Amino acid sequence: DYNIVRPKGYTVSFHANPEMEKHHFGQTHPMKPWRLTLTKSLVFAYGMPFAMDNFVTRAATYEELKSFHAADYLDYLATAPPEDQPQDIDSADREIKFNLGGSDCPLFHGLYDYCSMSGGTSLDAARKIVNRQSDIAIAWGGGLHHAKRSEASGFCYINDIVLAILQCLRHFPRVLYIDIDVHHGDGVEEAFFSTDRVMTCSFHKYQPDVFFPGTGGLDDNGPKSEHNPGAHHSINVPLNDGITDEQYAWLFESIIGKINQVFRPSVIALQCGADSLAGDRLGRFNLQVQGHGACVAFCKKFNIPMIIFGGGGYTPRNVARAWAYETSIAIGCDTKIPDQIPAHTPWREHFVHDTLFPTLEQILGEPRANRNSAKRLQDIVQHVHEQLRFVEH
Ligand code: V1S
Ligand code: CA
Ligand code: ZN
Repeated sequence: DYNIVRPKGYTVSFHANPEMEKHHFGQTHPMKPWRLTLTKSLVFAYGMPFAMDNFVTRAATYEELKSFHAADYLDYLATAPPEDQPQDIDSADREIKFNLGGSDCPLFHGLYDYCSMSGGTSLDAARKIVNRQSDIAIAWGGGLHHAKRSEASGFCYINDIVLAILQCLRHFPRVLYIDIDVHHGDGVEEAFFSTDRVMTCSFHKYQPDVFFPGTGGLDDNGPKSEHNPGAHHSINVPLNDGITDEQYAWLFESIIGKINQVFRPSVIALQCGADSLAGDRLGRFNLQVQGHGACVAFCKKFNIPMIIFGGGGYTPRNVARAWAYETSIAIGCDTKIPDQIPAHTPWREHFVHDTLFPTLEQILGEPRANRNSAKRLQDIVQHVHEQLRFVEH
């Protein structure tokens, strides 16, 4: 029988705001905040809230958002008229300047509320970590890694991860940021380019001019000026289509294991974008729920305080599967979790197969060709290990 109990000796906190989930980017837009509702429906159906401290998060304040973002950008974000309303010439200029209002970052109704709630979710999670009230804090509504100080990018307007890491840096010496979203975590990387207190490591599909955002090559390790302490503190793992669970786990463990040894982080911030799963509407990898979750399990073994963020993920049923499974890993009940999705799960009809771990064949029909050779992956690990020789803590 599946009986969820509280983990002994440590606390997992779960941070979410149901108001955030009601927002819409637009009919054809791939980002569906509702996937967070579907995720919670699985987390609840499996009984996981019994084993966690559960919090309804608040919206981040303007002052909190200003710890990273520019005031003129925030002011425009707060007052910009939604797209279906008449605009003056002035606002058209600002939209170009701030990259707002295109098809990637539309101005939808309640945008500022949505952004400040995502920021508040990740800040609440960070506060539980710095106050030592939580060992693993989960913020599936965060993870919006592309947002810049004064610019929206790739469905991201407010960089909740940067806000949370800044909060951690007030209390801890070093933060390791890990990003398993299929896209490069460029906004977080750039925000900490000039400090050696944050190391960033993103795994992503890399194909400049073809795949968004086009940055994050193997040699991009932070500005290499002599006086920049942040040099060598950006690690990038560029990948091709179709990578498998086995290859990904080997890469992840070789690279993150080594980073943990040399950088010795006091906190781990893990972005778990679920668009790296097989069958994602925008992604190109062949990862299964098990392989995605193995990254969370590996990080948990270090026994370092950890914040877990969401991120991308555009096939909602698979996003919900991965994030529910990863919640169970945080609690430590993953080995007992039944594959069969509970009969009483709300919206159960959305899970085309009734299982938490559908096979690749069930997800894809025809699997995507794997364009990652063993040799290339070995070269990547070697390059990263050489890069880490410059890092001493
Ligand atoms: N890939 C992709 C993709 N698809 C879209 C898109 C599709 C339909 C719409 F109605 C609106 C947008 N945009 C993109 C990418 C942005 C991906 C962002 C990923 C975010 C994250 O998962 O990492 C974190 C939450 N944008 C582009 O490729 C840019 C364009 C270059 C091509 C697409 N058009 C729509 C905009 C310009
Ligand atoms: Ca990534
Ligand atoms: Zn993504």
